[in-house]
Amino acid sequence: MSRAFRRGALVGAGLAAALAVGAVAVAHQSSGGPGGAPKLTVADPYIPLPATPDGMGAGYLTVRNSGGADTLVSVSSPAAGSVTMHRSTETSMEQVEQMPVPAGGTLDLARGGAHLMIMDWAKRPALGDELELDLEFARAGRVVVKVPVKPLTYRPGS
Ligand SMILES: [Cu+2]
Repeated sequence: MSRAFRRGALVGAGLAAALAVGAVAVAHQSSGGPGGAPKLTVADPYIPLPATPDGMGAGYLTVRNSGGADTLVSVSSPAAGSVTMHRSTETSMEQVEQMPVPAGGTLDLARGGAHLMIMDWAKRPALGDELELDLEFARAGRVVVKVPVKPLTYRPGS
């Protein structure tokens, strides 16, 4: 074995070790791990105009989490007497007490899936209104979202 070859092999081994350490650090940072602090942002919130003026409304939004796991435990609004969390089943829907927000994942509230049910409006919602929803998370605490009232047929991105 020549000296030059041996030195090359040693340098190579050192580089591989440095790369492995770097990969671990990056993976840790991106997921935060299940025990890490949640980092939540809310995207595309909207409330379709209720079909009848005093009628039940729905709320949709996406919670993005770039940190550790969290749980949505309640939702309230100064604009309504009652906000509950629902999930859709094959034939109907049912109320749930909490919704998980996975580590490094999203909680999607969307048509045909999980959603918020809003009742007892303080004032009849109108197109263009912005209503406040207060999302209470087990770990991140309260996140206040301003939610626009959209046409009944609205879909995000349309
Ligand atoms: Cu519902």
